Amino acid sequence: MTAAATSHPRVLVIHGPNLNLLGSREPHIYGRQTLEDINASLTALGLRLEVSVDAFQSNHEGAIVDRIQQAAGAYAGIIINAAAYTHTSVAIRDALAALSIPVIEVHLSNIHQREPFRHASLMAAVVTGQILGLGAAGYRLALRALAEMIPAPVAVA
Ligand code: CA2
Repeated sequence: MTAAATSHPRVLVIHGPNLNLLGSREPHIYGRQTLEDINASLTALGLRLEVSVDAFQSNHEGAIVDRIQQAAGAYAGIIINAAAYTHTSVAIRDALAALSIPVIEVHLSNIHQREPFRHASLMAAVVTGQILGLGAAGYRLALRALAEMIPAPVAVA
């Protein structure tokens, strides 16, 4: 008898512009963890949740749209912090709206406590849920939420 093989569902984490600078400046707003710290903690949590995590950061709107389009069929869920594009990008919103997998929008800061131009998220109406203002822990909570939503993989003999 052969052992049944299963592969873990995959989650894509998308980080928008300037998030590569995390840990270097504005720690009072964004915390002290670097993007590498956050990604490593998500990978470690993914092992426990039996979800494999890929992370992608770009400062370019079109590159983020391309990555979202490529995610269809390859990923079971997405976590996205579109950073400044949250407030401006119809293109990223439209790319997310075309997906049929759960998407969690994360922000390190509580955007509603900040400048008025940050209060509106163009993503809000097309994502499954939002987590705001909880710092890096927000990403881990988003991964836990996705792991609960994603159906268990079917074993293949
Ligand atoms: O709170 C969040 O996670 C934001 O998405 C962060 C964005 C901001 O434009 C959004 O309004 C809210 C900014 C990310 C830039 O991060 C930096 C980190 C360190 C130094 C400079 C920028």
